[in-house]
Order: sequence, then structure tokens, then C-alpha cells
Amino acid sequence: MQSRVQAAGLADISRRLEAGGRLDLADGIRLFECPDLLAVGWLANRERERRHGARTYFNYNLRLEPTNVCVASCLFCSFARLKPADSAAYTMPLEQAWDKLRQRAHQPLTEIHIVNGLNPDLPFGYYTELLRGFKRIRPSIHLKCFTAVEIAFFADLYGMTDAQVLRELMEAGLDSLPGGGAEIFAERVRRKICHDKCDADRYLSIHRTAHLMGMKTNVTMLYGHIETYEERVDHMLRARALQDETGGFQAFIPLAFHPDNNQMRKLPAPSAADTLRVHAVSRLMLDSIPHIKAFWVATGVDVAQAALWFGVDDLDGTVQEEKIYHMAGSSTPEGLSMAQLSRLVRAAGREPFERDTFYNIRQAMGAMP
Ligand code: V47
Repeated sequence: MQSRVQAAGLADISRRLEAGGRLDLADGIRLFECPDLLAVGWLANRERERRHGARTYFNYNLRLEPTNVCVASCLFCSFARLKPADSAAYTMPLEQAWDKLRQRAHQPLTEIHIVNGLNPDLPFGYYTELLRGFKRIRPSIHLKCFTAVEIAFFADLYGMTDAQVLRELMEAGLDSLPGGGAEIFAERVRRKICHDKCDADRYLSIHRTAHLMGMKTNVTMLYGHIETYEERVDHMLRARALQDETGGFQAFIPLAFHPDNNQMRKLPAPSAADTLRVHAVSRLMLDSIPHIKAFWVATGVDVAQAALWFGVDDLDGTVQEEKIYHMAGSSTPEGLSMAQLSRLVRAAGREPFERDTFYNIRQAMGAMP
């Protein structure tokens, strides 16, 4: 394979990685432009195995979106409803949101991941009570809730600083932040696809604040729309720079653009080859971020499986109630069971492990019926 890497013109990158060196913007662009996807994948897999061997992580989680009312007008979004009067707009009463957990009393869930629209009509107490209620029902549940974009929106709407918002949410039970809302950091792209939500600096500053307050977070990248290779690599480098500063990111999650039912529907969805490459280049560029996650709802289950040989060591989790991707055309199942996740990891020749949100291993998943 070394000779293939050489033939692909990647020998210097390979040597630098072997010596513990870092890749820069030009290297990242070369990895995107290199025609030999397998050579790029091989390098990413070497980095993956150096960190995690064959281990592949996922958790028993539940996705909830308690409101889709949203004042932002992101062109890629099929989930948001701008006006509460829209018949498809919804806001769950707290009892209804809590019921989603109560109804799953039999499931050994360890995490709830909440993403909302930017709803201008709710009091801040809705969110603090939402968290408190989940902790009352199951004190051990990890609450990974609200993107940095939501935190910025709360601060502006309720007249608080970002740190105050985070502090109050933590007091109510917030345990970590998910990575949503990052899209592409480059100003050119943000201006076109999501001009009226918080910018890249604020997104990164909120993650920095969260890290300094002791929280772990994730960071995402929405790819496969109007961004260039350079803008993808720039995005990764901005995430890497913050990671160098704080060490607070756990996972980087490339998110494949889904074109159904949104204002960018004329664009094609990214190909499987592009998805494999984005995950591989992420593993190679982001040397200081421990985990690269393939969110199977976004990649598709089959491509997520292949991605386990292209730098990916994490598959998110069982998910169960996802709406953002399913409204944008994802044809994946609503959720996957732990047995299904284990089987697909084993079928790919990798070793499945149930983890908690902090990547502590809960159990090695044996052969499942
Ligand atoms: O920020 C919205 C994306 C994100 C579309 O932190 C779309 O563990 C593709 O961030 N096509 C929310 N993507 C989801 C998210 C996430 C997912 C899994 C794990 C984690 C984590 C975070 O979904 C948004 C946006 O980038 N999105 N619409 C669409 N049409």
C-alpha cells in the first residue's frame, strides 16, 4: 500500500504523519484533489487504528426536537417552520417532551440529544425546566442539548451573556453541547446559506466558553453544497485551532447535505465517494480531536459501515426520533437497535463497543442474535 500512496503523490504527507507532524491547508486540499480515494482512505485508517485499533463506538441515545419554530432562514433546512401559525409548526408542552423519556423506561438510554429551532416565543424557563424534568425522571441521563447557535440566540433574546446562559443551563442539568450549527465557517458560505444566525467566531467562542466551564462539546461540518475544498479544510483548521487551545472537543462530525424539501433542493446530494473522503480527510487534518463520527442518519447506513475503514471510529448511537434529516430526504430507519449497530460494525470487520457520552466504554458488544 505504501507504493500506492507513493503513486498517488502522497508519500510526503504519509511520512509527515508517521513522524507525528501536522497537515496544513495545502495538504488538505491535495487530499481532496487526489484521485486515489483508497490511498487517502488508507492513510486515514492508519491514523484511526493508531488511536482506536478496530474499536468502534456508539451509545444508547435518543434524539429529541421539542420545537421546530425557528426565526432563522437557513437555506439548507427542511425542518424549521418560521411562523407558529404554520400547521406544521410545533412546540411540545414540557409534559409531552418528558413523556418521550417516560415511555422509554425499559430502554437503558444513557443520553438525550436535543436540537431545536430558534423559537422567539418561549421563556428561558422552558429550557431549564425541560432539562430539570428529564433529570427528575432519570437522574443518570446525560443531557447533550442546544447547539452554540441556540445558546447565542438565548443570550440575545433573554439579555444574558453566553456564559450566563451556559451557567444557568448547566445548573438545570446540561452536561454537554452537541456540534450542530457549525455548517461551514467561511464567511462567504455563511452569508449565502445561513446569513441570519450566529457567525463562526461566536460559534467557536461559545464552544471555548463551554470548554473553559468544564463541558465537553462536539463540532460538525455541513458539506456537499456550495463550499470549496479550501473552505472545508479551513473549517477543519479553525476547529483544530480551538482544540489546541482547550482540548474540549470530543468528536468531529461531517454532515452530508440532504437536498429534499429545502431551498437548496436543486443541488445534488454528495456522493458516497465524497462522504468517504470527507471523513478520511477529517481524520487526517484533525490530529488533536480524538473521534471522527459518521452520523449514520446523514451518511446512510451502508456508507457509515464503509467509513469505518476511512478514519471513522464512532457511529453516534441508536438515535430513534430524528427529524432534521428525515424531513430533508434521509431514507435511513428512524432508529437502530444496539443489536443492529453491533451487527453492522461486526459485518464491517470492526469491534463494536457501547460507550457513554464521554467515550467511557460501558460494554464490549458480543455477537448478537
Ligand atoms: O446544524 C440541517 C444539519 C445539524 C440539513 O453533536 C442538515 O453528536 C444536512 O448537528 N442536510 C444538526 N444537514 C444535527 C447535528 C448533529 C448530528 C449528529 C450528532 C451531533 C453531535 C450533531 O443538521 C445542523 C445542520 O448542520 N442540517 N439541515 C440538511 N438538509
